[in-house]
Amino acid sequence: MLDEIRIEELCVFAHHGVYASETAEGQHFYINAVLYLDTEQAGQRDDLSCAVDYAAVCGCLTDVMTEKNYQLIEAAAQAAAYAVLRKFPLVQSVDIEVRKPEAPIPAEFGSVSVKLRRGWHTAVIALGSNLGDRRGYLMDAAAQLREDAFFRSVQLSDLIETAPYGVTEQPDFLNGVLLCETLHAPHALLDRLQALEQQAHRTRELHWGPRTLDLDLIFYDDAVISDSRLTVPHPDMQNRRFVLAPLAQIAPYYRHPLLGMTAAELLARLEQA
Ligand code: A4P
Ligand code: MG
Repeated sequence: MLDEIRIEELCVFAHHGVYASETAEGQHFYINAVLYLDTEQAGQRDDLSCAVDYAAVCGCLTDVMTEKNYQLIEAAAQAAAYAVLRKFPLVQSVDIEVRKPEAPIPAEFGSVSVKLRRGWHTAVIALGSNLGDRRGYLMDAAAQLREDAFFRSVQLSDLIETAPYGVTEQPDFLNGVLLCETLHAPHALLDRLQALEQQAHRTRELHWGPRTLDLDLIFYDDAVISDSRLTVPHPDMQNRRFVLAPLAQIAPYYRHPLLGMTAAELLARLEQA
């Protein structure tokens, strides 16, 4: 359970809206923010340097709301949430509500608002390559995520040479696992990973066949997802030494949300089999 810092009814005069009159004249917006974080250190030390400065958060929210005109309060609220999460690393997640009580609605109403929650999520991504400059493709994918503002704490395991699994008539793989925090929701993260694969000129001719870069989402927090695009945890990870060995190196404690075993336990089980 995380602690909360609340900012209520921060008033900002800004120019968001779909109508030209809204952009020209501007109106008042009111922001409610709930920051979710651990305040124990701040409580122990009574020191602003280990706390989140709520005056600075108000400044950050005001800047986002005034630096750019958004058509939608959804967009303004999301930009505000991401800005707070990037600028104040202690904040794990944030609720942002943007109210627009002067919205041009031809009716009597109290207010109209949007409220959303965004946060940092832990993701485990398996990387594989068995064509061309294998190390270069894997290192480049990790480097791109390190430079991406939607990712932080990117940690790459050692890269290991592995014999092909599944279709065995293909070159050996270089494999690794990357642990990170991301602001992306699961499907947006998959989009980002697929864009990296495309950039590495990957073609998908053969299922389980050779590839310059393969990025599979193994875990996303302790989420369980299965739909037409995404299955998380990756359904075959527990049978793949080339995933479990590097995962056990960087996150031995990570617990599979369905199998109830840690990465280290899954690896030990596979090696005994
Ligand atoms: N998809 C669903 N769930 C996920 C997920 N958790 N992560 C969907 C990523 N993608 C997911 O994947 C096909 C579709 O799976 C995607 O469009 C996505 O919507 P793909 O990467 O295009 O196809 P693929 O890689 O040919 O098939 P697949 O089943 O992903 O193969 P794998 O599981 O990636 O296995 N041997 C060694 N030693 N090392 C390897 O790295 N890799 C493979 C490929 C086979 N043998 C290997 C290795
Ligand atoms: Mg794949």
